[in-house]
Amino acid sequence: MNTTKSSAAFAEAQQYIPGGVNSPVRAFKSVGSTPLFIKQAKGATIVDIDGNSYIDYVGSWGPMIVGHAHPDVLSALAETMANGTSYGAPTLIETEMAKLIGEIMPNVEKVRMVNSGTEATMSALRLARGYTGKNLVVKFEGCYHGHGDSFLIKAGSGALTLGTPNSPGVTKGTAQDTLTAQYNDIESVKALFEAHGEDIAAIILEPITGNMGVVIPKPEFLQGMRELCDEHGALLIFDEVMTGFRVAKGGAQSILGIKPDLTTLGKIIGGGLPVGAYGGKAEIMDHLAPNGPVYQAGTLSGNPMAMAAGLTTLKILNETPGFYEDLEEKAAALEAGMRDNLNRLNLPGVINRVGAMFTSFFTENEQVNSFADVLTCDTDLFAKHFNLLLSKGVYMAPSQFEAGFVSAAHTMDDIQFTVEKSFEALKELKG
Ligand code: KE4
Repeated sequence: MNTTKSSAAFAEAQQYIPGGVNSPVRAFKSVGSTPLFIKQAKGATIVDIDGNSYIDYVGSWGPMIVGHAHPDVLSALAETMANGTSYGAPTLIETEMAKLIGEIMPNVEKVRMVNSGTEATMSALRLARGYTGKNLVVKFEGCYHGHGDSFLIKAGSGALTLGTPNSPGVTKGTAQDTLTAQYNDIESVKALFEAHGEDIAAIILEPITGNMGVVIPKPEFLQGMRELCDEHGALLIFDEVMTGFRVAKGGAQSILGIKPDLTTLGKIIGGGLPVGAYGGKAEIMDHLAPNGPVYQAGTLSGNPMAMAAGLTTLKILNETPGFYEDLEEKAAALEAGMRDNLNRLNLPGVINRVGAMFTSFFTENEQVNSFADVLTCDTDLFAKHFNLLLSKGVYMAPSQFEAGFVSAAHTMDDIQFTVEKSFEALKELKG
């Protein structure tokens, strides 16, 4: 692949933007190569500024579940913008969006729109603290909930990749209110409740993680979290920014059978425009201004453009017959092909997948069920595979500690091509 224009663009961007990117993971630091500058995307394909096409499994880190530049999304945006882009006043489409989210996720009785997943989790935590009158929050090593100060305490995702688990700029005062436990380890959480139980406002977790790669909760783990919260008067917050409408129509909570008190959302509900949301029991949500004392606000929250893109996306996934069955078939074929590659080449590796969200772990481990398991991965080998695959026209997430995404626009031919190119790459790596 000739990527000279991207290299030049990256050099220039670094003169004006920190690291040349507006979000760290895009800089390809953990795969040791130069990021591609994207010119356009359609369906499951993205095209860089050198004119190279790639099958895209990043999908803007999750939002593009119906595929890039979906005609219905584009026409909804065109129609909306003809009437203006933002009013800073209530609109009918915001109520329609809130109703549809509640229809698909019944635990979300009321919902507040914000502009990013970070804003959603920050606000949900403030609401939990305001509602319970307690101060502490429990999060899990390897889970990422956006860049809010309270969460950059041994965060996963970018911070994990960049090796700065406690980001400078987060004060000791803030850090002391965040307790960190181990995912899938109930005892580690019980210990925190034993030590601080009466002052813990909430547990927040990714019900199926994506930000240390895909790690699947043991059945008893989430049940244990629910029981600990009920026992100690804390709220259970499911951060479904990534898993919402992704792992199943109703998100992780619809397949794991555990009811959170609050749910945070993002990505897919924006359809590629900036949207986050948090919601849950009306009795809790009504503590938010202007009804209640917990303050949260936003100039562009629920703006018509973002609602149009998000609502159209939700309607497509909600109303298209067999939407998730089709996703499952393609994602399962991808997983099977990747497993077959490893077996044929007699190579170690673990593939974790739930619905259309997956991670291939380059590890000798038999399983990856915890943050400690994730840390056994050979990130150099991951990087080599990533770059080889990219040169063959397949764009995977540029970090071992991320998830890949299959969209409705991927075809079985795309999946087959991906499996074949990954086999070639692994064969070259094996020597
Ligand atoms: P945003 O503020 O990036 O919209 O959402 C933060 C967030 C919250 N919760 C979960 C479970 C998330 O996965 C995210 C964001 N995910 C990353 C990908 N791991 C976004 C990509 C990026 O940081 O550029």
